[in-house]
Amino acid sequence: MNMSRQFVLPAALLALAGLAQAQVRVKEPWVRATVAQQQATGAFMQLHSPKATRLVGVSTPLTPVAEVHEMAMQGDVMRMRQVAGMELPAGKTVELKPGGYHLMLMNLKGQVKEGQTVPLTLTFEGADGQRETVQVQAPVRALTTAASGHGGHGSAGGSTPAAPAHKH
Ligand SMILES: [Cu+2]
Repeated sequence: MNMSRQFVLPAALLALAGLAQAQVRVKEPWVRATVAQQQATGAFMQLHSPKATRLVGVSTPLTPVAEVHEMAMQGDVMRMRQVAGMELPAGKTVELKPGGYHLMLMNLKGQVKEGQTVPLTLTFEGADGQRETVQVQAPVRALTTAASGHGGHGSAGGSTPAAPAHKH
């Protein structure tokens, strides 16, 4: 009698997997834990899309202010800025990581602690203008290297024209 039941779940999972194939795949998402009073942090992951698309936005219940950012060397200074979108070439894995592209979560109301899981909704826009969203559950990981990476947000770019983009 239980036999039939046992097959229901795998079938449902297969159906879900089939749907997901048409979508962007997200691997190893994580959010950097914060220390008390820290108001911004980054979310990182690997993205893979079967067809060319662009990551154009992110939202999370943690904060109303979440943006796609790029970090890059300008001369000998590391700066970050908001970007309108991050390209995902077809069939290629693109990594969001400390020191590169990341999702910036700002205006945090509370500390983000290791062991928590942060729901993220990623919005992608294809070449045809069609939008799709992907839900991600990102575990929070403790600070590791480069604690200064996001700590200087908003103050690091003091002298550049890009700095005003970070005011909120
Ligand atoms: Cu940033």
